[in-house]
Amino acid sequence: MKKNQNILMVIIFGVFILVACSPSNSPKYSTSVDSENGKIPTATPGTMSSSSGSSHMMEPIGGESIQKAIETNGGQLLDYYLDDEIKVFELTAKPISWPITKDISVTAWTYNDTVPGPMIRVTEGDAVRIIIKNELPEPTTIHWHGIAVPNAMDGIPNVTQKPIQPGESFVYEFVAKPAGSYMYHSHYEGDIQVSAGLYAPFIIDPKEAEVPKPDVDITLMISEWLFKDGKTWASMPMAGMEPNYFTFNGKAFPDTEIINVKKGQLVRLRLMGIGQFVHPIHLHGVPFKIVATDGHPVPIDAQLTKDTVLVSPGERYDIEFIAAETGQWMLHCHILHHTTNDNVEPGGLMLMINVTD
Ligand SMILES: [Cu+2]
Repeated sequence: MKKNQNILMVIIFGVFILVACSPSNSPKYSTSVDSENGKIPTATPGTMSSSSGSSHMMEPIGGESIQKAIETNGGQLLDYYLDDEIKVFELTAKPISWPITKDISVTAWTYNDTVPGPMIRVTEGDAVRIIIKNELPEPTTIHWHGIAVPNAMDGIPNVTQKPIQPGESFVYEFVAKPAGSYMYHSHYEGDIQVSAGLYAPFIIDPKEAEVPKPDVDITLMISEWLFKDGKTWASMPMAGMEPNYFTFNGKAFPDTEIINVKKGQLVRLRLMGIGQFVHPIHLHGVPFKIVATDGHPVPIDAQLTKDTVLVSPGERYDIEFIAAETGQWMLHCHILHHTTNDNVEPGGLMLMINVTD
């Protein structure tokens, strides 16, 4: 009996070693290797868009004749024109060479040539029309993350609309509601396209003026990049695809923006998680209150006082604080590897709040 048990143990151990030693980049799901070029397709959770079924090729972020970015600050306010009462915004999705630091430019897929794309900012109840032209080498769609749009405007490929093919345009139209901090982003092969930069802030201001109104109101979109050997890859929580750069509004420290504040001013930061990793964002100097979660106001009695808030993918936290003391106060991610650039500190998710008299 003992001998049989020992033989069984040896067999189990042998199977374990075989499994453990198999190549770590083997897909964990049923798929096939493209025999023509030997590349391994990857499954894309939540994507119902690929013409070949449920897989797409894992290749560097690319495109033809990619230009250098002219505007190097992302998330800037987007102008509109009026068609009767409708505010009309125009977007073009296209690849661009985007500087995340002075020395490192990634190949990004952008709305209107910046990362993040331009901020759409309207008032609750406004009728908006967004015309998107696709100049990417792949199809795309836009999802209005958190906004109460009609189903046909929700941007889900092959469910609520056909994918927008390269060279085609699509028109989204809805009434902007409710008030709050939202985002728009690609919903076509999102693990690649959003990681490549197809995201932007969408702010809906309340009809009634806010009291007190913040003196400084800054939106910070948090994401990650994988840049190696001069190529950009969509970073994701998958072996070999982990990011080596981390950005606030498309910039890694020391090239993140400096937030200038006068002592005593009320500061609102709208933190938005748009990448595929979590980030505990920590403020030095003073605690803050969480005044809105995912765009929705938190009643005053329920507002937590914190100095660190975990921002997960898809979440938004509006935090507010009074800049009580002068100085250079740091805001940074407290997963400390995320404050490096390609493993070198300081970098990544750090920025300075410069409080002066
Ligand atoms: Cu982080």
